[in-house]
Amino acid sequence: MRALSCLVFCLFLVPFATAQTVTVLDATGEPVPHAVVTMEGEGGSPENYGMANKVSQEDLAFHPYVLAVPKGVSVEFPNLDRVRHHVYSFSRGNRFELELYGREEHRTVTFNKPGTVAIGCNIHDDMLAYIRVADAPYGGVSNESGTISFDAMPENIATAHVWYPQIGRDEALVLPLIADGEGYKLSLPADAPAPVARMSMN
Ligand SMILES: [Cu+2]
Repeated sequence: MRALSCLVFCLFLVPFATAQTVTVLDATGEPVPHAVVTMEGEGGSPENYGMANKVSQEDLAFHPYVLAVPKGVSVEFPNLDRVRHHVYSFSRGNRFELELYGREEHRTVTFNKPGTVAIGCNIHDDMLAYIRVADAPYGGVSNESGTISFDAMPENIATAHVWYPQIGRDEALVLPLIADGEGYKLSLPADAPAPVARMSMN
């Protein structure tokens, strides 16, 4: 009986269970980590892109290096270090400054303007991270394998927007989603800026 109900349940789920992976590859087929993929369509989540809306400071670095959020949401900046940080951004439309704050002190910033927010620390020059604020219902950031898992994909989607730090602040690539095995891939064109795994501000 349990097997039967599972069968029925699973069959019922199939048309709706459209969880998919999208993998970003560079022009030579190597995975691109820290790439933001956003997609248009119905559905999606207005609260987050499947990751915590949080950029922590730990071991004198921001984590994650690249975060994507839907516009209008608040991002937490917990300091997990013993030293104080002074987190700021001069990025147009999303400027902010969190003056020196110490361990376990939390601060929150709301990002209303779509675009890229480059974040630094006034005390530690090599601390650098990016928040990509997007006006799209679907989004995510690729892992070390270049892959993002989406709980659901928009219907009849053919293209996605791709951004990574070397693209430049206000740009994004529009690339075709190519079916690849169980999921999709997005391949950077040969003339796209070369992605760099993680870049220091210096
Ligand atoms: Cu700092």
